[in-house]
Amino acid sequence: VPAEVARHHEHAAGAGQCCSAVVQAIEAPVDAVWAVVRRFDRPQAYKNFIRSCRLVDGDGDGGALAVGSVREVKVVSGLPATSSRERLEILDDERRVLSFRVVGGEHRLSNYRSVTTVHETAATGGAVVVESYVVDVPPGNTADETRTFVDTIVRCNLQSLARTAQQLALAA
Ligand code: A8S
Repeated sequence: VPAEVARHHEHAAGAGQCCSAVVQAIEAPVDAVWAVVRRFDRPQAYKNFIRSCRLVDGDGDGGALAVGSVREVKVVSGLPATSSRERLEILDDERRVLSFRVVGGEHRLSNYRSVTTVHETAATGGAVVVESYVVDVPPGNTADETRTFVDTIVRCNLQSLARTAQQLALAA
């Protein structure tokens, strides 16, 4: 992994915050995986906990996939959340880096920020996805509880991403 990409995963967790990372191998070409990940406007294509997504006004003028774009996602029922407002922070098609930050919504993950990078595995022609995050530990919870909760969501998302990218690659 190039140093300038690895650097994106170094989160400075302050007091009352926690951070972690999840790694997922995917048996699909790196381009198929990135094609799904880069769609900041369509997270529901693979994130099963998201019911709907709509873009709200961002400060970018380059359309939906420009840094500064803001999306509002509605969450499926059964979670301690109903919605989240998220701002696109990094979209680098060359290095395959996407990052967003939570800027509002009704949930317990204040100041959530994640970075997702997609890498080619030279040996098998597949891909590896690394997703790291930093978040405030909610009042009444421990850092361990928070990491367990968020790691579970991220792991589900990346397993679903694997299935989605594999189907995309087969259909191509
Ligand atoms: C992502 C990652 C996460 C999303 C979390 C962790 C969330 O959308 C869900 C439940 C919550 O309690 C918080 O990449 C929030 O989407 C599924 C609404 C932010």
